[in-house]
Amino acid sequence: VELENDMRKALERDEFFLEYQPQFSLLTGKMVGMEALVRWNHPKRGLLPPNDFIPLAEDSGLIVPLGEWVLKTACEHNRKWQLDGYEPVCVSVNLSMRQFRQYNLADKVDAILREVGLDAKYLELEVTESMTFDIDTALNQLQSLKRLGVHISIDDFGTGYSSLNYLKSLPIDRLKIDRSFVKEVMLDGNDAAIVSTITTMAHHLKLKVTAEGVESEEQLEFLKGQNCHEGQGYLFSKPVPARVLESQFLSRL
Ligand code: G
Ligand code: G
Ligand code: MN
Ligand code: NA
Repeated sequence: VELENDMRKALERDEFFLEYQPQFSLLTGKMVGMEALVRWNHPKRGLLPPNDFIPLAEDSGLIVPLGEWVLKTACEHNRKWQLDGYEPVCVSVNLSMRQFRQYNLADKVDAILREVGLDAKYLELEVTESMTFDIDTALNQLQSLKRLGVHISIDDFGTGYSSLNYLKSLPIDRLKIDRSFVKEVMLDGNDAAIVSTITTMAHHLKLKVTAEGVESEEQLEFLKGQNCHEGQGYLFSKPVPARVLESQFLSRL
């Protein structure tokens, strides 16, 4: 309850900030995008990771204003980098269940893109399998978002309970293989089989595929061998503050 009250004030007091984790093409090695990840600089408790407050924000409904702040801030950063002469890349933003259920989500995203002046193709929204459980509602929502021109990815793919039916019905662009499968890919034949199968399926369905949680050269080689398109993980970089992304990862046009 205390943390919940703190969170209400935190938005006004500018205590949240974003880090970015760069994403790389496994074919060219080039940085092709980044995922925005929220952090809370709590005045008393110090730096809090999202797992400490996102569930709480989800329960209290504060995730809606917080999620909008994340979306707007990530779009503003990305637009600023383009204006500063960096090569344009796509920024991915995580959506929570509550946000995804909002009937006017697409309007809100559209308003933010217009206000910030960011072309929709430079924004990707991440949803999880569990959000697509009600397939008719998900179809409506995703179609409205796709009409704006944003990209859609399925985060933590393979860990949710969902039917493969949604993969052929929903307008999605990318699967992000959950890092729990990538973690043991060199040790556990079952994990290797799962990663290989998800990648192959993505190719057949003409979806992009990103491996999450890539930590070693061996994992990277395995993923390249599977023709996995993109990777994200500590091998490349942990999530970093905006100024570090700018100075170390973005390239000048
Ligand atoms: O950054 P870190 O690895 O600690 O993130 C932990 C979890 O928090 C991840 O599952 C991530 O998807 C989630 N998360 C991070 N930032 C956001 C955000 O802005 N919105 C939502 N809904 N979840 C986020
Ligand atoms: O659920 P989601 O994919 O949004 O989670 C992203 C989270 O994964 C971030 O909090 C980030 O810190 C974490 N993460 C990113 N790369 C790695 C990695 O290589 N290893 C581990 N253990 N965690 C990672
Ligand atoms: Mn994610
Ligand atoms: Na994940």
